[in-house]
Amino acid sequence: MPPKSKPDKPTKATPSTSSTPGTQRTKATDRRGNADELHQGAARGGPVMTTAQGAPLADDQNSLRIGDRGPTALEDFVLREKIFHFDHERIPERVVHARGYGAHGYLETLEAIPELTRAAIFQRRGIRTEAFVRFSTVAGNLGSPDLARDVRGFAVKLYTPEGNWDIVGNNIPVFFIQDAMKFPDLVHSVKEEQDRGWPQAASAHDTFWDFISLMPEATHMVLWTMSDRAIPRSLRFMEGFGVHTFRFVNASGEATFVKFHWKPRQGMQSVVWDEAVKINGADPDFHRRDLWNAIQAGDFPQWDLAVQVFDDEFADSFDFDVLDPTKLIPEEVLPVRVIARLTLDRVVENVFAETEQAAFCTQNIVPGVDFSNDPLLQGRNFSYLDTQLKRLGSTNFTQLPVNAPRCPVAHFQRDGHMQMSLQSGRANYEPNSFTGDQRGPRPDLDGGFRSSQVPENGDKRRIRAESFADHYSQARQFYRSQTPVEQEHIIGGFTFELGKCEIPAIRTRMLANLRNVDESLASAVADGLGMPLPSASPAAVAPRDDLPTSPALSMRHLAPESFAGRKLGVVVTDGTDPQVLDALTKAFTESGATVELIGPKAGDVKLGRRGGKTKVDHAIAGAPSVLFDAVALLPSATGAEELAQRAAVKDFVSDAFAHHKFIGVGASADVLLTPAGVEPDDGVVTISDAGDADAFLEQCGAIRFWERDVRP
Ligand code: HDE
Repeated sequence: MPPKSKPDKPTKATPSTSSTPGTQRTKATDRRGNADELHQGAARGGPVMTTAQGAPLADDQNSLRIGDRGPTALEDFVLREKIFHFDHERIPERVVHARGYGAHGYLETLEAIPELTRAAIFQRRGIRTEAFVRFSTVAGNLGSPDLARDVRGFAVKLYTPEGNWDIVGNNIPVFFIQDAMKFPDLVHSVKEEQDRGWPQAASAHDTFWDFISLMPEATHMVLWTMSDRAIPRSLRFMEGFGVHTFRFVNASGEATFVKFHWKPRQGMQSVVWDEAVKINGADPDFHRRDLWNAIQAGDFPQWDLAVQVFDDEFADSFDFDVLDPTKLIPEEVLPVRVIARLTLDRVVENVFAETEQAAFCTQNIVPGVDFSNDPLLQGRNFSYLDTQLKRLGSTNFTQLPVNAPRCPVAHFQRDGHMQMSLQSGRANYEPNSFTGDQRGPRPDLDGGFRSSQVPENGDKRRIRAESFADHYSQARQFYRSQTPVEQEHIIGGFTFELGKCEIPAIRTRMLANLRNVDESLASAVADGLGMPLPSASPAAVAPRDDLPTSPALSMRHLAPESFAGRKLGVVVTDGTDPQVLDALTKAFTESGATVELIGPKAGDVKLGRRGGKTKVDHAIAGAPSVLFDAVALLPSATGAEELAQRAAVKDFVSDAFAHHKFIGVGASADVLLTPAGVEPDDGVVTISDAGDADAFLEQCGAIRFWERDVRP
């Protein structure tokens, strides 16, 4: 027998009896167990929920049913519209750089450079230009972890008074390939393999190294990606580069070459590989959380925009080609000149609307900036519009708030999907003979954008210039410019990645290429792989052995000057000495660092010496030391005994030690060291009383104690 349906009874909205302030709930007596208890009515004067067409809703819990247990009515436009929109929420993720995070800010001009460029924003010191920046990894999909070993995208959109200027760069100054023709192959090789669907966000697999080992031009770049540059501690702690050579053009039409650099004022800092792997598990959103937290706390990250400017004669003085994106000009040869400062001071309000819909395009330049003939840049200029159409679905993506220029826009481009602009007037073409409002815009014959006049000639051919043929000299220069610790990490990177390749011939081929870079590097990697060294691969141009080392290529040249902007994790228990904790917290926070407390459990600890209750930020099981830049262990004697029994605590301490972190050791914390394999050294610092806090802070300023001899 069908169940008897109960007659519909309208729910009466009554003043709130719930604990949610300002909301109305149905009276307890009205509830019948049929989801009425879920209803939250609009607060008096508060926003009323509507359909997308604006019709106010009375029920957002239940679809329209025929009887209590009957079918859903076709006329339920409320349900249909809600599900329809949900079904279409996703747009294609970026084919590369899918995983990213953005923030708003501004660029402040520090030096007027009218002699170099007529760009409006560089005509006067002090001009502020609104900016949006999106950082990204390259290979991983939208949901991949932040700490993948990968290049980081560093894309900057400057909303200038003469249109949007996008510098769509990376945190590494060179690239894998020389010609746009190879980009799809490069990307296919690094993405998850097509027959199995893994690995995600990792270059440590056969297809990537197969491709790279067959493309000697990629060698310089992989030296960088195997270095610590590819595992930054924070997006705030990395350099950015425009990579290609561009042009500046002044008001007289005179052009110079220019390369763009972003120098982090926070100093550069990376993690070690084992730390990256563990951060990915402990907090896959580590980078985005860090950026968000810093900006929300008012610790606004800043980068200096610096340029290397040079002319044709200078370009011709090199035996490499300045149009070759696998090459750089060492800063010692051509120093960078700081012209502006970028500050990120506002997080996005809505990640999808802003970060996801941000459409960067290399071809977005402004009067005073122009392209060079770098074949990779030329290829990119074709690509970015296409990708925006695919992702955002309409040629009108330029009208989305994050993409819309902040200056007036006027043209005769018309219609298209999702046209938001009411393009008024009669004429939608030119020339036309209308006048006034009906006439529409016309080009500014004197002030508008003009391409820099460059003579070009030559045969039409598919060709790679001979000047692009030296694939190893700068790779060698990069490797030899690293500190021993950095070199060790590069060796570790290659050994790990090639060790993940299952096809021995790929490893052999890569080792043969590495011999052209540096014999000691090749032998150390071969040794790590347990393989004999093959003969060196033939090089198109013999690598130079006389290039001077360039200290600017080492991350040490922009090492942080203090612990400011970094995070100290302090382990506390019931009975922790409040004076020592206070002194430590005060010293670190006053210096611009963050301090987070880690307890045996979530909740509170009761400090000793009548210190009262203190809330901890984390339970130790969920806060491994990889999340902190330095740690301090301040348990009470009883607390330490309890902690010493726990595996999470042992890992916490041994990882901090293995990752070369400074470890502050309170009066009762010694018992935590031996089980964790810690052999006290100068990076393990005693904090016996409050007076030791400043000295510990001072030592933490070095960020890592690299002298510690620990092997992965
Ligand atoms: Fe990109 N690249 N790229 N790229 N790229 C994209 O555009 C492409 C290259 C870079 O945060 C795509 O909107 C080609 C070099 C960044 O939204 C796509 C070639 C450099 C971002 C595209 C390159 C970059 C992208 C994918 C070789 C460093 C993220 C989604 C000719 C200088 C921007 C999108 C953001 C994104 C194509 C090479 C940097 C498909 C064809 C070299 C930072 O258009």
